[in-house]
Amino acid sequence: MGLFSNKIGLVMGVANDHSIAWAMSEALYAEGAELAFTHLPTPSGERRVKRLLEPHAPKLVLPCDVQNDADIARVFEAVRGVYERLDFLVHSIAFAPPAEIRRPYLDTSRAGWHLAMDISVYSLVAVCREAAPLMPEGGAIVTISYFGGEKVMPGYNVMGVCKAALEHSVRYLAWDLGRERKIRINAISAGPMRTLSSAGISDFDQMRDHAARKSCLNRNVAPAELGTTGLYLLSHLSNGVTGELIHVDCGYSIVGL
Ligand code: 0WD
Repeated sequence: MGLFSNKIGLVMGVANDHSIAWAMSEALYAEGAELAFTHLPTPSGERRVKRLLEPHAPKLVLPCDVQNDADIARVFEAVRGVYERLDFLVHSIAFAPPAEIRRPYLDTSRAGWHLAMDISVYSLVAVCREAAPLMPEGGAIVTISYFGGEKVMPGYNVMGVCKAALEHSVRYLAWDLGRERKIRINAISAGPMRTLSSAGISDFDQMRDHAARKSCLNRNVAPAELGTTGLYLLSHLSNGVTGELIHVDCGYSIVGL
């Protein structure tokens, strides 16, 4: 019996095998979870994700653009149709046009700001609202943030402001989802990982090298370490924990240097 035997989860945000959502999925599969997935509705996105998931033969792999309410509604209807309930949800989605991320925050365009906030922050609110009715006995939700939401990280710009909004959304959602529905929601603040989306951040490799040198453990985080923290936050092991931001960054964020 694994920690997640008989548990059903939806994972949103696997782009390829480097995705943080994939590290979590591998950890969840290893503990016996049943997983459904969404991917960006592009032919290349679908191909990549389906190839990756083939060995696990998930029952549901659905296209979903989180900017589109009808897409979101369709996903949760499909989950209801196949499983009738959800025990947990992984939200691992963010986007801003690379040109907007590279720009000083002062120069963010109105359209770029709205787009980044819509995909990276509002999407969490929208999917929580749809997931909640599928979690009548309670449930657990996790999203992924970055230290640039707490402190100024040069080069992270508009995405830093999105992460600040995401982290505070987690707190408000923890209240709204917790009082009656007993659904928990937490965020992981991940150290820098080489993924498709981090490729849009200028000087990312320098940020990674710096993070390793400054961290208490003198190294960067491994994807599997995000996976196991995901296991903790999505399982009964963290039943008393909600609205939290857990740093999985080898201690980078506690050092003042
Ligand atoms: O260093 C890093 N990579 C860190 C990432 C450090 C700390 C936090 N994070 C966060 C990201 O900001 C994001 O919230 O972790 C989350 C996952 O990011 P990731 O695993 O680094 O990136 P990636 O593998 O690219 O997955 C993000 C996915 C998208 O991938 P692509 O590259 O195809 O855009 O977010 C999804 C998409 O699958 N996504 C969307 N999904 C639905 N609708 C949308 C959308 N409109 N836009 C992006």
